[in-house]
Amino acid sequence: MTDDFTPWPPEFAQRYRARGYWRDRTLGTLLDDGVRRWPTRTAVVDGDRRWTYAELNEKAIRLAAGLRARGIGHGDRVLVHLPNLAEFLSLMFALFRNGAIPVLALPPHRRTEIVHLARLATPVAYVVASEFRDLAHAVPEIEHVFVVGEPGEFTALDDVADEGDPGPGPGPDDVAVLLLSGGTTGLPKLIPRTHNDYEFNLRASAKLCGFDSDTRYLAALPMAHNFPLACPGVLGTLSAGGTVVLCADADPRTAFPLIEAERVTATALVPPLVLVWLDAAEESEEATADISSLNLLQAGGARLKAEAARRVGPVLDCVLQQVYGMAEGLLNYTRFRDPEAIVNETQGRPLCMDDEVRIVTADDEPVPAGASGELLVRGPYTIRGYYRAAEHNAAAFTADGFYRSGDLVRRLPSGELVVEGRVKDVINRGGDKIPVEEVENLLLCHPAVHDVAVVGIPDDVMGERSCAFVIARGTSPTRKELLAHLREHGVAAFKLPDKVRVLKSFPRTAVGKVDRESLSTLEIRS
Ligand code: OOB
Repeated sequence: MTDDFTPWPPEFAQRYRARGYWRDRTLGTLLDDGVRRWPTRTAVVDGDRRWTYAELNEKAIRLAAGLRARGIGHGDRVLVHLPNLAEFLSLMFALFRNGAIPVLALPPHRRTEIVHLARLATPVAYVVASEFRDLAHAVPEIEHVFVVGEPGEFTALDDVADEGDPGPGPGPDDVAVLLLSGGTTGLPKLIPRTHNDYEFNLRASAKLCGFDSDTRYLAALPMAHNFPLACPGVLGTLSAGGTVVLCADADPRTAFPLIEAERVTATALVPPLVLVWLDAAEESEEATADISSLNLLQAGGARLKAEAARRVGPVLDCVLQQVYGMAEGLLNYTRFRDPEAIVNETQGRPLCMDDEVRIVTADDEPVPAGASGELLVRGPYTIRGYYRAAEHNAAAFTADGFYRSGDLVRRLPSGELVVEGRVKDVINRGGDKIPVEEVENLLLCHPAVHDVAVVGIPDDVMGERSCAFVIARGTSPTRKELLAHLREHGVAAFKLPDKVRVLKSFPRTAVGKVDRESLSTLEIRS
């Protein structure tokens, strides 16, 4: 395959090395400092299990060797489908050392997404949590199935670990991980992140956020997502010698007692969860958990309302940081020294001096200062192309290598960005990205659906919710029927339309396209 990975042009690679962004280290070596300096410090806490740096490292090395013994090695893809379990981390470091490439499915993904990822990435192994191991039957072409937990008819991941040689390992310019896109239309695209670029991503983020060996990071969001994984997230924490505390879900009833028990100092949430935490902390005379150890709350993935942002300091007694990022690369952070108004009302500014951000009109012309337009970006940790997507890449990147984010932003004179919306068809439901086209295509397969438009409706809690506008074929389908139909196709629950409205016809734009904006207004007014 020639379109697996689009490298940075040599003059850029040279510059990124010269400026110290790329250090030619692989992610497998990330634990080495921790193992050398603090072998007995706790790296990961998962329920009753506590693994030291030495233990995590040893598990990773044995797993890398065991995978190699089964013929899984450099360049092979491994589809990883795990919630926040300690094994996620031993597996990631095993793959980083062995050179096989994790493809990070999200825990809510079901048959449609898993089948799609299997086709696109042609993985040799599927590593799945026991609760969704039946999905392995949907992808019989994958040679190995390894289960975390009760393996049933498959092989337990624990039984893969072995003595021996983990193999030659990857080079620093090799792909380290394939992340899923949230920002593009259609089914998820795969985002090839190299060891060099991702190592910079997490190291620079850890530095900006002041992560060190005293950091105790709560992974409340699923680690398969870039934000809790590497911004700075669990990998940033481990690179700094801190402790990662895993949380099964971000419900305050689960998370708050863990924060107290493990003296958690930092975490990351999507905006709807920030609201839930704020409400829980305000109401909680009876909720006895002491969360005073928490110093830093990062909010990102979708737009956080300024009113919610302003409550964070007083209610949770911690510092808020807004993070506007994308799995494709670019990260923007508000800084600890920023004035309150910047922290509450903007999505921060780029992580790196060499993040080149352009804000352009529909004709790719720069907008006047302060006006809004689409954000384009290139830089030392922003990809130059999706994995195996030559055709899509021609549209998603400019000729000179800028990624078209599809985000509508404006820049303040002080350099901060404010995200105002999207120019592409993705509904951002509280950080979960719903590819509109995918859901529409599935709904179109329903016999009672003649035509459909799935549209985002503004919502105080989620930012947006989804509404499916349907033109019926014969009798109108009910929402219940449509949801049953989607579930039958096995799609992630967050993609199910929150509302269904049946119409006789769609409003159209001047050129005859479905007018999604007036559909959205229609629903707001009703
Ligand atoms: C993060 O990554 P993705 O790949 O799931 O989604 C990226 C898209 C962005 O293009 C933007 O549309 C939206 O999510 N977004 C935000 C935002 N952060 C992301 N929109 C408004 N305000 C924000 N703070 O979502 C992601 C990756 C790394 C760090 C944080 C978030």
